[in-house]
Amino acid sequence: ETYHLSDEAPSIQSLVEQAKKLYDDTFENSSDISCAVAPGRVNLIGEHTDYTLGYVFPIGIAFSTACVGTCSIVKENEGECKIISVNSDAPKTISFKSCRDMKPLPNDDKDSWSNYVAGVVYEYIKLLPEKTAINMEISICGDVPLGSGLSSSAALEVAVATFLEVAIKKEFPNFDLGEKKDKALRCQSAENNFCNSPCGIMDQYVSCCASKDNAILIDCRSLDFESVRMADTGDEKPVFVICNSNVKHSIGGGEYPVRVKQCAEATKILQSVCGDRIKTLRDATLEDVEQAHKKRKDEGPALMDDLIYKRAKHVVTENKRTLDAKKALTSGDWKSFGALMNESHESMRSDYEVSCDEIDFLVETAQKFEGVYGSRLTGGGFGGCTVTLVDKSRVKDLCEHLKKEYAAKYDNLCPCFESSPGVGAREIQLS
Ligand code: GAF
Repeated sequence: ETYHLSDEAPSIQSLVEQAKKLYDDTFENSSDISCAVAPGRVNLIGEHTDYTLGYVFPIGIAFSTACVGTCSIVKENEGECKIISVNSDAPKTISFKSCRDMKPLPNDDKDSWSNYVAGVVYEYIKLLPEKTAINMEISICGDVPLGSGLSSSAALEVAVATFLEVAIKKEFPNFDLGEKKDKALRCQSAENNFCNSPCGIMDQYVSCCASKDNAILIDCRSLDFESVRMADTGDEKPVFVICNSNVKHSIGGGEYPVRVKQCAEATKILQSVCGDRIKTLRDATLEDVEQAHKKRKDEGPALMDDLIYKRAKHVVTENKRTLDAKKALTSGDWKSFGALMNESHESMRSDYEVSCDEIDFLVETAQKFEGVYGSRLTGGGFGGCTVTLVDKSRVKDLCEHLKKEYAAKYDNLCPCFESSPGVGAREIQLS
């Protein structure tokens, strides 16, 4: 399918036009310009389950990142990449050499976005024949709110990867770049290796594979996905509303890597109790977890302590909720879907401990509002956004209510917007 700029939503058109203008204002070359865009995401349910190879159920959103510029594959050991971005506080050009032994760029906080680009460039250099490198001049514009749990980093990585794939295909038409999921894996490696973030595959995967009007149920082990359309229950059909707490989160530092380690520890314990049918937490049942928590070695302490037990319990129950949620969405059972969202939030709050006061407040305020089926924290946590399933006729009132209550309690804004599932990354023809 070919996407033309004129077919895109006005927000994408203006993002691309902004990126194109920034490109023209910064760089000289004006021929052979390509463009790629990639969306952020909101996860409906299935949180902190991807890095133990379980299930996640996200949608692509209308907020995206656009990458515009020129790129050539050169038969040399080293190439040069120049990037200008308006995602950073002030537009700034960063340049780096592209080569086979590229390392993460030394940069300060404000430039941290550049390693998402450098990491992706490195993944593609590794794929190319020996003694080839990448030369590129690109501009980047995005409107995914940064650090809001809507995957601004994955949108950036996938936009750059999609842009590079266009260039590689031009130069080597028969080059096998694999499937979209391979692109997602490359972007995940970029984030793991260049950005110090041990994230799972969800964000990059959905940014690559999102499908219009569908949520996608991703099996993070097989890396297959299923497009799931919300049942059509006519005018009564509810919608998803995203609400941004404006509390910034970062998954590179802090608690996220701690959760990854705790899950690995839980897996080891479960393997010692249940044997090698447990490859990851995905394979454990709640009974397995309860058994490991009770089991003692010669009347010593429990093999699985209370903290690891809570973490494992969240992941195991969340995988089940995610599969149940898929059924509820397909059959139009909004009550059950909402109840699963509420349970998911409670599990993240009390067992996985990745929420915060502001998010709990927004979730509880939404849950009490007439017309709402369910509400929960979405994404990595420690701030970011909530997602709420609400009757379409109640969206405006809900948003006003959340904003008013949030301002009164925290003296802060919480932007709210309705979000229907949008398409994944694509090349856009500029003319
Ligand atoms: C972040 C990570 F990047 C994802 O891989 C996922 O683990 C998510 O947090 C939690 O579900 O967005």
